[in-house]
Amino acid sequence: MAFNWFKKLKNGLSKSAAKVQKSITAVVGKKTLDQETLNELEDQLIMADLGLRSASQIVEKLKSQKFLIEKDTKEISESKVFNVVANEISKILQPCEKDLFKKKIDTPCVLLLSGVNGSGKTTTAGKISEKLRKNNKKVVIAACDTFRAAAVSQLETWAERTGSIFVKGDDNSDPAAVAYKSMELAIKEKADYLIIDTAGRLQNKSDLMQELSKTCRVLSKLNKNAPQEKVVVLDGTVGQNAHSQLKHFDEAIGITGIIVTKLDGTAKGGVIISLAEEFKKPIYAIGVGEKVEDLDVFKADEFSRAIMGID
Ligand SMILES: Nc1nc2c(ncn2[C@@H]2O[C@H](COP(=O)(O)OP(=O)(O)OP(=O)(O)O)[C@@H](O)[C@H]2O)c(=O)[nH]1
Ligand SMILES: [Mg+2]
Repeated sequence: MAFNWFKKLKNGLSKSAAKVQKSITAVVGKKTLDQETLNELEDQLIMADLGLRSASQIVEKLKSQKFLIEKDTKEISESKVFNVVANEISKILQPCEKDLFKKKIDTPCVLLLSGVNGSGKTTTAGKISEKLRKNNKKVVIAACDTFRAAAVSQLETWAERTGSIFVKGDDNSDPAAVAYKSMELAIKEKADYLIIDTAGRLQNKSDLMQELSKTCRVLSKLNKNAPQEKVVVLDGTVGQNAHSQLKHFDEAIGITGIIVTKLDGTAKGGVIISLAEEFKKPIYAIGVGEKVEDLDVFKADEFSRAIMGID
């Protein structure tokens, strides 16, 4: 299972890996790394979405270059550079490795999923509830997207598939009221988890952001810690715009962790590294496809190897 997941992740990130590898091939085959080459490498890594500090940390590591030289050819070895870079990336990502499914103190643990339109919130809600069901957890799912009927039925299908209790409100009803109702039910049902799916909203729409913080406030009336997890779901294909999304959702509700979806097929997967470097938020999970099994917890080492295209 773990092996299959790594294979899937590596396949999904192959375009991102090609981009990072390309930045490195420029330095391979040389006998020494001069400053010009190192500067070029740094620029390329930044262009591969890794972020300024990560890129300079990696290049700094490569400066002491003796250990990169292959004994027989006396040239800088590609596989050695790939390994060193993967190690550095892993170090940057390590602090963000947090298991979303670890034991929770509160019952129900309320997990609110936020994000811009189409980032993958509803699909992620379904995938998470499936994982929880497999661990014999009782789950309530709430459709707090009350604007689109299709959104409600999409989530209802996931709830049916995963044997979760489903809560919805009337069309165009107040999302905060639906959230409150779902939490009352989750408490009554002694559910382990309450997953709240919210409507997509652009991060610069302040009225919609206020509505989201109202939902959080209302939930905290039933338990001051709720929602215990305020997650922003980010689409991995958008690249640097993910920074602005995380920043604004964090300002509005105080994000406790992120989930990055659609890492399959994107060339911009490196954005996870720059997000980690800039925000240092836990990365709870990553998505690499539309199917229920295409989500798993984030492992720094696994991701670093996959984005370098090495095993
Ligand atoms: N390839 C790929 N597609 C994904 C992934 N996650 C979600 N999707 C697809 O992205 C599209 C949007 O997903 P939704 O879950 O509906 O997104 P949402 O954030 O709930 O959208 P709104 O409610 O409209 O804001 C769907 O077609 C999903 O199947 C992923 O990890 N990989
Ligand atoms: Mg949705």
